[in-house]
Amino acid sequence: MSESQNYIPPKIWTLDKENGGKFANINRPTSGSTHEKELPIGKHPFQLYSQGTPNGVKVTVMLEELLELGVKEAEYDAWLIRIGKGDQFSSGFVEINPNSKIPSLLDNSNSKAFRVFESGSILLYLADKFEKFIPKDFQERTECLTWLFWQMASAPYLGGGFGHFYAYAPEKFEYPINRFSMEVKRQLDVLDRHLSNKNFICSEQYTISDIAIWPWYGALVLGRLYGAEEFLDVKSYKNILKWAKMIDERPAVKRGRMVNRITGELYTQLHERHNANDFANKTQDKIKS
Ligand SMILES: N[C@@H](CCC(=O)N[C@@H](CS)C(=O)NCC(=O)O)C(=O)O
Repeated sequence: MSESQNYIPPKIWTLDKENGGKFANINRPTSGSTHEKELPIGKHPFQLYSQGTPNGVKVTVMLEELLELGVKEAEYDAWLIRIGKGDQFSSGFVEINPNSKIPSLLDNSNSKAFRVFESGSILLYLADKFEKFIPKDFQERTECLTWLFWQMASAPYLGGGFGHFYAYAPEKFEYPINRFSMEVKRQLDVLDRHLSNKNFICSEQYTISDIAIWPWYGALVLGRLYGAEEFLDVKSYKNILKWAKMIDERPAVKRGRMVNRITGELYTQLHERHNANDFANKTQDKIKS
């Protein structure tokens, strides 16, 4: 019997810094800043503070989609917040996001700066502000928000649950892997059935619900998350796969995936984005050479 099976919770929980999990060094049971540091501010209307994780990619794809449509007011500076190094606990970051999680957005287009955090709220803010990627019809809009909220509520089981125990925990524990694999496969089945007779998640248009769901469930079926494609038999979700491949081809999605990305091939990593030309000139392969 392993040590974990003998575990009896103490009367009062205390932090065990040595738990060995991948993010043990940055996790704390308290909120607030750990160090004084202002956030940098660029010249564009939007300032994004993020990293290229699935939640971060939602926002960079949305901004690139708006720019692709010709919405110049959506120009943005994307600053890299290295969550593995604890940048999300700087005083400047905590000021705009007391929850210390990427992505966080600052809208400087009005006389008073306005901060938005939580990726779903950021998508909705940008969609409403520019009246793009969200249906106008009340019921269609509600259907779109239903799937946006579905994503926000479901992805923690995929990331914090399945992904954590399958890929990041210090040992492979059977109980949580079983529990979260079952839940993630159930979610995949929900999506696969939903997509059986449509091209997009809601209505006939590409909306913020596609933009929110794709970096998680799209990436999973495309074999890009947690090395779990065989384990979860992702190829069997044929409708999701078709939808994911179609979205993967969008130029704005290709660009959005590169912004604030710190893993993968160097030519796919654009650590900071301040200009449309940065995709051609400032990727890590060019900066390193
Ligand atoms: N519900 C939040 C979740 C954000 C989130 O979990 N961000 C992760 C990266 S994907 C993060 O910043 N982790 C750093 C930490 O937990 O300290 C959202 O959708 O914006």
